[in-house]
Amino acid sequence: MEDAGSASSAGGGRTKMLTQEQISFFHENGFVRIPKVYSPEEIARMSDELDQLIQDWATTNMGWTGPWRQVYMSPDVEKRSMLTHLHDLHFYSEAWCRAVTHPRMAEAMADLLGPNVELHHTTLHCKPPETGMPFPMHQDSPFYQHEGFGYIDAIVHIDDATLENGCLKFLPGSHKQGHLPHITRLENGESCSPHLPTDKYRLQDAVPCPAEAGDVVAFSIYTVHGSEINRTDRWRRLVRVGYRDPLCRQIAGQSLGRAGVIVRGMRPVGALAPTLS
Ligand SMILES: O=C(O)CCC(=O)C(=O)O
Repeated sequence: MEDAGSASSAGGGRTKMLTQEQISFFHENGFVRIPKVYSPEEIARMSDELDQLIQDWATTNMGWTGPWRQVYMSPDVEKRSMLTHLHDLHFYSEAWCRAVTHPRMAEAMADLLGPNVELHHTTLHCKPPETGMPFPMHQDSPFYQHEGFGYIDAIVHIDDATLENGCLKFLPGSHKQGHLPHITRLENGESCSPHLPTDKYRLQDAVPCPAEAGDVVAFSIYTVHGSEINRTDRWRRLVRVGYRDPLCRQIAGQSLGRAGVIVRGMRPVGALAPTLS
């Protein structure tokens, strides 16, 4: 795939960040890798501040719960498997505030969402070495359900992500179905992290999307995805940034009712009125 930086002219006088090929790939498959959104210097700064945030603010625990853990991990590994996570990094760090409002990121999102783009949330997922938690196949809509298709998650890669350290894997075209029911309860009625049945949606059937530090992988809130355990001796750090068309109304979940920063264009009259009133 071409570097996003080489994308060129656009209709309507705006220079697009993405090529038409990248935009079409996204609409067809539900995900796209956007190379080199951040420069090595920007990533170095984001990496340093991320390490500080991990020390000062992040939580490390077993991560997601559910019967899928026994499917993807041996009993011994399952006990030791961990995830380091933190929400809304841009509230804690200048480098991350700049990163989530970065013009190249905002332009790329506008190419996929339309002229107005609102930041919804950021979430760190850091897989520790050797047993960093795998993610079962799921959509992101159960975590912050919205109406319609105007919501994209953009994964900012701080480290190179490979099959070995647990890069994202996607089911191409799965976004077209919209929101799917997820398993959210165990047989005994206790709640667990939303995920799709592991016999129907298998991690091994999904297409890996390796990426380099500085790349962004964008995908629809409805694209079915997951990732495998980190088998390497190094951390795999990435940050998910959620963006939406301000007219895409949230129904439930993370940050419901919170207005986000407009990173491109303007908030149309009537969008999220209850939040701002
Ligand atoms: O961090 C990962 O490997 C998976 C991330 C993911 O599934 C998500 O952000 O929805």
